[in-house]
Amino acid sequence: RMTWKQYHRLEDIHGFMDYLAKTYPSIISVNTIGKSYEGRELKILRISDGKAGNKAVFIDGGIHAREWISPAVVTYFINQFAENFDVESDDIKNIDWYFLPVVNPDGYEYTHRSDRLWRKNRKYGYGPSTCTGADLNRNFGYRWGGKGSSSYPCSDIYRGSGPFSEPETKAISEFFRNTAVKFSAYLTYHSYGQYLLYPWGYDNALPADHKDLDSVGKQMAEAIRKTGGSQYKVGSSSGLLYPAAGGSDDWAKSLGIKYTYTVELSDTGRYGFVLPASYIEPVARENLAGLRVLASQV
Ligand code: 0X9
Ligand code: ZN
Repeated sequence: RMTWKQYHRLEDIHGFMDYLAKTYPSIISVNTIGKSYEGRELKILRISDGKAGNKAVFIDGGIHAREWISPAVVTYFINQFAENFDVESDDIKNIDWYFLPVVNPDGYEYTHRSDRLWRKNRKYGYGPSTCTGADLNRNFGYRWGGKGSSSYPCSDIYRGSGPFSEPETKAISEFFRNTAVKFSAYLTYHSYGQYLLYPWGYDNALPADHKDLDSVGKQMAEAIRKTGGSQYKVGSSSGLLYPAAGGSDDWAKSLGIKYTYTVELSDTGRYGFVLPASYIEPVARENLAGLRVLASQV
């Protein structure tokens, strides 16, 4: 059974998604958009009342294996919308929601079984190297290969052998290429640091509409602070953190998705990636308040 009092294994998360699709077939469907390197499913859940004219929002989590709070928060959002859809606000109901809670299932399972601080996927066999894994957030195909990424397969920020060389990022790019849906927002949940980051990440440059992104980001941060008290800093990835090319956010923005953010969840460093499970509910609750603000703006 799914709860938000502990971190769950992939099997539980996928079982939860399938259960919701079975329980609420009129609004929820689950699809597999591809498989990971080790053959695990990349499961996406859609929540929609099916009305024409809805906007569409894409949310993912678990790009980085060790950032366990991310799939936990994304599944909390799914549960909230699924269980309460009929009484949700029009802002929520007027959006077709797409959730991919675990982008990197092989890495996620590896952090549960072997190495709690693993970051990358688990692909093996990059030329002569005996190291494993590419950083999926350096593998997306916009300005791939630039600053803040490494060509060395043993690095934690290894970019892979080419844009979308990894099955997990390739599946996402194919999903976006094959769908007729025009997304208004793309949110990708990471940890940690408490930041709401918008493009560009590849270098110190800003998109033409950066003022809109900054304004909505600040409104989201304010809602988070009012709800749970956590302070989130708002700014561009490159300006506030560091330049890093090949991120999913930059690629989504390059497709023309206006409201594109990387959310770095709690905390600010006390526990870091190893955030105790007792934090899941408060972190998820305050970020749901942030997501509601986004939903009101798209
Ligand atoms: O470095 C990353 O991939 C992200 N931080 S994390 O600590 N979760 O690894 C930040 C990514 C920001 N976006 C881009 N640089 N494109
Ligand atoms: Zn991350």
